[in-house]
This record gives sequence, C-alpha cells and structure tokens, in this order.
Amino acid sequence: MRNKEVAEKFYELAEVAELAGENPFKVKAYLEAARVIENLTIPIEDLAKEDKLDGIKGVGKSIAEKIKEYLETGKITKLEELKKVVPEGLLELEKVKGLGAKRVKILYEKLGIKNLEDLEKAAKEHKIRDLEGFGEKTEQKILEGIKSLRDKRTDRFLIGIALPIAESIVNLLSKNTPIEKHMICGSLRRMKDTIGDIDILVTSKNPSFVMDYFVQIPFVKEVLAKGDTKSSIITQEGIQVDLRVVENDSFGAAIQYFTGSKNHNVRLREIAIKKNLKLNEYGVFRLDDNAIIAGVKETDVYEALDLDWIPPEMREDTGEIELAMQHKLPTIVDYKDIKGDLHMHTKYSDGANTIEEMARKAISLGYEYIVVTEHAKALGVAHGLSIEEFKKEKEEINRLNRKFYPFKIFLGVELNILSDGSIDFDEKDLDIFDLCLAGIHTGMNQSESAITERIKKVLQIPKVKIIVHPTGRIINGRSEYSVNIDEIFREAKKYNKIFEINASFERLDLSDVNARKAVYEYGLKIAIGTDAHSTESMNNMRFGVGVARRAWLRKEDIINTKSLKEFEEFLREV
Ligand code: DGT
Ligand code: CA
Ligand code: CA
Repeated sequence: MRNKEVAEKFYELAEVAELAGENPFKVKAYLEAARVIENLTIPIEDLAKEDKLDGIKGVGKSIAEKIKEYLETGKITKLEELKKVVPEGLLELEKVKGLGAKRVKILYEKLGIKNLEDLEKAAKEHKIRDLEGFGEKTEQKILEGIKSLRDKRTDRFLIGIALPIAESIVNLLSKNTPIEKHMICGSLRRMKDTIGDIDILVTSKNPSFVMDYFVQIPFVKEVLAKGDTKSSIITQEGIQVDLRVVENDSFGAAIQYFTGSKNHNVRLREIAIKKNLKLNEYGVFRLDDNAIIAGVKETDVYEALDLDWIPPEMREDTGEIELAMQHKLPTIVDYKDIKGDLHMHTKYSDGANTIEEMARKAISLGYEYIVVTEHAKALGVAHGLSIEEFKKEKEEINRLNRKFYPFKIFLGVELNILSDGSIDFDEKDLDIFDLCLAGIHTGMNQSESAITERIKKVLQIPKVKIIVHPTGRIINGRSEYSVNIDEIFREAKKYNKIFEINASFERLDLSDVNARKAVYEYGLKIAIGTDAHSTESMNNMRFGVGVARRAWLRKEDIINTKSLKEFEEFLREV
C-alpha cells in the first residue's frame, strides 16, 4: 500500500506551492488531498488501476492525474517545476519547528534568509524579533528549532515507512519471479524503530531473472549495483534495498547472518570457535574437516551452537545469548496474543472513521474488544469532548455493543496532563469512563523536575490508569521531553499504574529500552495502543508488539493480551 508515500508527496507539493506563491486554493486542495489519501483504507494504487481516483473525496481531475503520474513514474512534473523557482534552502527552513510556509516567505522577502545558516545568523543578531508577527520569543524558539533539527537530522527511516515497502517488494518478487524462500532480514526483522537500509534474502533457481526483474520495479529511483546474485537499489523515498539470492543449503545461515545484529553475530562466532566450529553466512562448519553441520534452517544454526533459537527482536547481545545457553529465554509476546486495542480516536473528535467502522476493523483483526479514547476538552486542546458529548458517545457505544455482541466497545478518554499536573475534568466526572488514559500534549518545554512532578501528581488520581506516550518523543521529529523516568516508574508502582507503548510508528513510546526497564526493573504492566485516528492506522499494532518483543515482554506483562472476560475483571478493579 503506497498511500502514506503518496500523501507525503502531496504535503510536500502543498509546501512548495505555497512557497512558490501559487494560488492559495490550490495549496489548500493539495493539503486536503494529502490528508484524505493518508486516511484512505484502500490501497491508492488499486484505485488508480481501476481508474477510480477522482471518486475519492477531495480529489479532482488534476490531482488524480498527478497521483497517477507519481505512481507510474515516481515524479510529479508540477512539483519538479515549482522546485525550480523556490530556493532549495527554503524547503529546509520549513522543517524548523514553528516556521510554516508563510513565515519562511516573510523571512526570505524581508531579510533574504535562504537557508538554515542565514536563519541562525539572523536570529543570533536579533534581526528577527523586529519583524511583524515574530517577536523575541519566536526568535528564541527558532534557535531551539534549528538545534533540534540538527540533532535529529538523520538518514534513517521509520519502520512504518520501510516495512510496507519491503513487503511490497517481496510480494512483487513472489508474484513475478521464480523465488522459493524469502526473508526480510537486518534491522527490519529485528523490528528496530528506525531502519538504515532494507536487506532481503531469497532463494531461486534462476538468480539472473530475479536480478533483472528487481532493478526495474516501480520503486526504483536509482540502481546502485547489479550483480549475478546481489543488487542494490534506491527507492523513490531514498531507502536503499539490498537483494541477495542465496543457495538453499545456506538459507538458514544467511538469514541468521544478515539479520544481525552485528554484536549478536560477533558473539555467536566466538562461541562457534570455542566449539571447534566455524560460523559464517554459508553455514556452520567443523574446523577439523570443513564438513557442514547446519545451514538450511536457522534453528539448526543455533542448535549446532547448543543454543535455543533466539527471536530476531532479542538479537542485540544484551543478555539473550547467555539465556539461550541455559535454555532460559523468556517466551515473548506474540502478535496473536493481542486481544484488543486500548487507544483510538473516532469522528467524535479528530479521527477519520466512525466508532462502528473502528469496531468492524477490530473484529477483522481478531480482537475481542476496543477502548475508544477521544481527547478531553481542556482549554486550548483541539477536538476535545465535553462530558455531555462523552455521554452521547456512550449511548452510541451501548447501541453498537448490542449489535456486535460478544465483541465489546468500552468508553475511554485520553485526558490531558496540564501544566500544573491537573487534568481536564473533575475526578467525580470520570465515573462514566471504563478506562482513563492521561498524557502530556502541551507544555513539553518545562524543566525535568516540573514534568516529573506533573506526571507524579496524575499518578495519584485513582481513576487514571494508563499514562500514554510517556516520554513525548516523535522519532526523527522531536526529542523526548526531559523527565526522570525512573522516578515516574517507581512512583507508578506504588499506585499500580500502567504505561503505554504507543504503537504509532512515529512515536513508539515507551521505547524498547524504557519498556524493558518498566517491566524488568520496576515490575510494571504495559498497555499497547495504536492511538489510531483511522481504521488503517489500527494496523500499527504490529509495531507496538515489535517494541514489546524487543523489550523481552511476555504475554502476561501486557494488559491487552487479556481475554474480554479477564479485561472486564481488570476494569472493575480500576
Ligand atoms: P541498519 O540497516 O543500519 O538499520 O541495521 P542492520 O542491522 O540491518 O545492518 P546492515 O544492513 O548493515 O547489515 C545487516 C546485517 O548483516 C547486520 O545486522 C549484521 C550483518 N552484517 C553486515 N555487515 C556485517 C559485518 O561487517 N560484520 C558482521 N559481523 N555482520 C555484518
Ligand atoms: Ca539493514
Ligand atoms: Ca544492508
């Protein structure tokens, strides 16, 4: 599915068009198209194939043509043309927090600022504060924004972008070339939150056919190398993909080698040597006579080293090898263990789908329940609901619960932890909710002690059960706010509170490291929620489970592995 990718292109088009001084209606139309495409539940490439693009709300003929052009050629001519008239550095300026196209234009026209360096210089020389609509505070924010952009500048890709691309490529290969086995390896198989490049391994009796096909698939922007059994391309998004065809007899050893991590593999090779064996990407060999003793299957490779097979997500050399030696690896949670999604938004607030649509999606995913959690109405928080509106939502949920029985929808809420550590509603109003989540959405620039105190205060509210996206990070976007996570975890244990792994792939918060700490050092429980704003993003659960597996979490550590019956019992205790 290429929806996300196409949507990004239109966001880019809108930005560039605005900077180029295009008609504001056009800019708005591009933005609207981007938003709609992002939330589509059907693959946009399917709609294009069936010539149904202009049936999408917000997509007219000219936008439909642009989508088609992009899907077929990887380019939008209009965007390329506009880029020629906009100085290159301006596009980067827009990535500075707090600067939109409008402000970038003013900075360019009034002060001739064309790039980050110009911007930093002007801010330091206090030239920006005197511009209309800017001021001293904005100037300060701009300097902070430049710093955080530089800190975060990275060429790693979000797993939620990289994994669908890898899967699409494997699908294309399966359909159109004679491949037999296949495996997506590297950091993707280990479910890391960001991905340097994509590593795909296949077996085939006709490697040259596979290579010829691979270098001309629609994803390709550039072919870096083409060989008999290995080729590398760069996709439209700029991600490198390495494809290797390996021998069937070595497939297990090869996927073991190319899954990594490097540190894990280094340790394994040392263990092999001690056993008078040699381990490489072709197999496990006896040093005495060079006879191969494992290679076809990955499990055999581990067995040859007297180790239990280790799940890829654990292969970081952080203790897993020792446990595999002693046959004491924990049984980590599986995607199939997930019985419900605890965090989502619907049309009642800023979601794209109705409660009924979210419920149907959940049923199709095999869940037994969901918790619908709109934002609450704190001052200044957009799309929040009042208690009255929640009561209406509750009525609809009751109606739907009769319809979908035994599947169950619960009424939850995502409360805001305000700057002083209070929440949106009076505690007595919270009784209508089955489950209360709370998270920080504003005031993230406070000091470490202020933010820590805010969260600690909320932990004491009996009805609040789960702290969502606990560190506030946006991967490649915004760093975590400063918070003393140990202090929070310690305090939370006193009140039996739960922390979320937010499965949205821009967040993945708690991170693998923090989730492992929460459970293994503080004995806390975890909830995995997608924070979905559309049925499509409910699919992100697998990324949350990936984090949980990287954190070594077991089924019993995660509350939404409970059956509906157990979950209802748990809610009664809340
Ligand atoms: P990435 O792509 O930066 O997100 O991380 P990985 O882990 O996918 O790393 P990558 O793509 O460089 O290599 C894939 C795997 O192949 C890596 O996890 C372990 C193995 N590997 C690659 N190069 C080496 C190497 O020079 N030494 C060892 N021991 N293993 C390597
Ligand atoms: Ca890689
Ligand atoms: Ca690689």
